[in-house]
Amino acid sequence: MTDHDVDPGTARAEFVVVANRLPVDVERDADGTLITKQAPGGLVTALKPILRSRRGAWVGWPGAADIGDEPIQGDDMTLVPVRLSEQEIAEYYEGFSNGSLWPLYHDVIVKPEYHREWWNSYVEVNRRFAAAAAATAAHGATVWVQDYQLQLVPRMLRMLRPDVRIGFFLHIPFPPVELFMQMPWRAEIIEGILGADLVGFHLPGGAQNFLYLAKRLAGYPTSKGNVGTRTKFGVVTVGFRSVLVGAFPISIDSAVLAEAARSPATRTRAKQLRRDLGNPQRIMLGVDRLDYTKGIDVRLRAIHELYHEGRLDPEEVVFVQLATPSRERVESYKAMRNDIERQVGRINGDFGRVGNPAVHYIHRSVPREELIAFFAAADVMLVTPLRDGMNLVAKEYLACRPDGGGALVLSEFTGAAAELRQAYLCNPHDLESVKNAIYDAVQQDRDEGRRRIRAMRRQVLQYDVDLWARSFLETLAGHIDTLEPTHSHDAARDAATQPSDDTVEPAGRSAR
Ligand code: GDG
Repeated sequence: MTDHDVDPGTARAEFVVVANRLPVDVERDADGTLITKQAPGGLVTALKPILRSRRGAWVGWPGAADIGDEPIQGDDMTLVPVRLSEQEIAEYYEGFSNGSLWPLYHDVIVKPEYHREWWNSYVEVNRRFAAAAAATAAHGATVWVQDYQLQLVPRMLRMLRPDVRIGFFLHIPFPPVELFMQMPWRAEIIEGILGADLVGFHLPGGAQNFLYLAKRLAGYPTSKGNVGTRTKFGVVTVGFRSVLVGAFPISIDSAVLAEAARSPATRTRAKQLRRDLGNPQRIMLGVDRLDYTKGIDVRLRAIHELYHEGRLDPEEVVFVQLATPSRERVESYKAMRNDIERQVGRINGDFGRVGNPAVHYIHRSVPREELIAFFAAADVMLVTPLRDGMNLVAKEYLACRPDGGGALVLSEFTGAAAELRQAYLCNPHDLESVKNAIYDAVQQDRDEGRRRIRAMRRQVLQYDVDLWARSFLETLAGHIDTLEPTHSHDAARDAATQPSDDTVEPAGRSAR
């Protein structure tokens, strides 16, 4: 037996999540003992009940160099740390994942760099993740691989463990063919993902881009398929296997957030925040990882011009930007941070008063409860990415407005814009469009605002992250038994010629 073979008698985890990061931070304390610190995220919250009930395991990097190897038994799941060296963090994570794939998949807002040593490290680390998953999964287990850092894992894992059922979900946009073709290792990536039984994207557009490449680049036949009677999918025929391709728009833990936002502690803190900001008539808020995709610079430019033109009065309307530090060793992120901080300084230099800045900028991660209080206090939420797979912040803001107040300015280039049509939508590449959306949201009539927020809240509260996870996993479980391909149709050709065709509908609800 090789070390990846699993004796079915000593069954291990029946459900395995494989993600770049573990859902905890693992650190070494002073005497060298490993300690874990909970780092709660939407994904782990949604998957915890399934992990607990199905003897689950989570394979991921602990977040620091040279830590890991031995599984750690947690209350809800087994944590399987994957060890990365400093060099691998630089090449696989900061290099190929965040210097090549991230900008390429986000419309090349920043020029992607391609280096063979980064790619080699990406292959090596993906192999290590696949081996860890293979050694963790019980016979016939379900393995759910997450995101762009691990696109080679599905195929590698299938070679090691043909008995397991493999799902893959991409959390960021999947780019159009013209951009994807830049990638020197494009065929390897498509083949890597096609090792899965089910491939999920946030939007039908990403699924169609992928189907087109599976056919044109990798040469596999594609067709339409149904799972049960519910939803239409794209199907790629890879040898004797069928790979299902569909859209599963992610969501948030809506009920828990709504509950927290209703609490007296949150309401008191929200009032306090307003007082601390000098009791302005309107608070505008931005909450983002400090990332060039998020369009923080775009909203700052729009606000500067609105103040300058006198359409907004800095005495009455203030802006708070919470910017969580992110990927600080990557060059393009350093440059962007300098640029944003210069813009903040310029706006305050032009329009602030002593004790009353127009823009409040916090470059730190704030505790969850504090974030909820900011959402509850904000009259206008600014979400203006140049490109974003979904954007959970937009949905979180809505969940935190049980009072029906507030307004959402939302970029058309986010996945969330496909669902949240009552937002003040804008094109982040068109500064006038952003300025008008902000202006309209600030000026909105109270009843009109409530109507919009109510409609969007309904969407966010109904379709939460639990439903998202269940709809993906049920499709994955049902796929092999109930897939009915309709081979008469060429899904990839449809995708190329009819971008709005519903070949690939969002799962779990009607197509729009
Ligand atoms: C990727 C895709 C997709 C932010 N600042 C603080 C804080 N946050 C939390 C937010 C939200 C999360 O971080 C950010 O999620 P987003 O979806 O907005 O963006 P990405 O990090 O880029 O996520 C994205 C997502 O994956 C899921 O598929 O939607 O498109 O890019 O939950 O609340 N949390 C706390 N303090 C902060 O200061 N506690």
